Amino acid sequence: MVNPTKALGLPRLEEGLQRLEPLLKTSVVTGDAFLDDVTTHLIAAGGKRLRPLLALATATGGARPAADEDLLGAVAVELVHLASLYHDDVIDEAKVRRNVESVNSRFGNLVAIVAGDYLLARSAAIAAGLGTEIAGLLADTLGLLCQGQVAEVRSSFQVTRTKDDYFTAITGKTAALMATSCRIGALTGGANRDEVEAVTKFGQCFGMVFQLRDDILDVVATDAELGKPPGQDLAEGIYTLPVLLALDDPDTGPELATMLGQPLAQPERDKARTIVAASPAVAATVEIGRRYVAEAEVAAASISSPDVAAGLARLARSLLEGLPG
Ligand code: GRG
Repeated sequence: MVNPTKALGLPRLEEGLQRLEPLLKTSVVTGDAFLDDVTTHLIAAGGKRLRPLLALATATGGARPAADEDLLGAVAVELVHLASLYHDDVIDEAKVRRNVESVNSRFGNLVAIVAGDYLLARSAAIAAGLGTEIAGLLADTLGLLCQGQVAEVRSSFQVTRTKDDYFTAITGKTAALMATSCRIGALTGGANRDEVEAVTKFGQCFGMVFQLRDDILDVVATDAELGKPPGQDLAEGIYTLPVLLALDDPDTGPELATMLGQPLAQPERDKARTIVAASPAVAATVEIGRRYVAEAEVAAASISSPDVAAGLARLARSLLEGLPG
């Protein structure tokens, strides 16, 4: 994926992002030096700031400076994302996140969970200041994230996991917050209702492609490309679309089915990953991603600003660039 700000190609977005950074940090500062180390740990580590970018792009079109409300909306969505990363890394016992030691590894599970809750509390307070519609929207989105995550965990190690179950899980755990990031931007930017619906639809489709890409990369990418070891999903028994399609394939399915369904030692995990990576399942997943890109393009096309429409469509297309198939 190319640099998302470049892909969007909208003037003043870079400037908006630069103004976002100090606001993001101060929004989680508590005055307690230890807690501040924990709450700012992943903010300082970087990240793509994709959700704030979506919010700023849909709020301002990159054509005017971001107003305080636009920036606060962008902070609120990134804080929910950050909280989900804190909690997710506890669930996954992750060691690395954003190329630095993960919060759970550095500070322990209890601190990571409670600090994640603290980030959510800050997001909720900021959203409340933006009005009941945005506060309610973010709360509902948080509920969807939890539902998506539970759907995923419930089907772990199940070789019979259905594709429907996979799509339900990624709709909740990833696409919901992308959709909400776009929607909050449109709301703080004062867009009309049609525009609000169009950008929400775009964000939802974008989020689906984003997670499909993530799941393909977990199968085909290298350590260096990912900034963390690949094959994490297989290790945790999370059978994503490429794996489910490879299980359906008469050439690869039978062998894979005998391996999966249980925790795997590293050599078996690498073998399973190689089988999926070499199968037609990867190109088939990319093809499904293309359908969501096409839907995202249709949604973007009904946005009134041609620059925003073109920028968002470019960003969606960039997700599948360089992938096999
Ligand atoms: C407490 C908010 C909260 C949720 C509880 C743990 C959980 C339920 C949900 C997990 C949601 C999750 C981590 C989904 C994965 C989303 C995803 C693709 C993350 C990676 O996003 P990037 O690539 O990350 O945008 P950066 O680091 O660039 O911001």
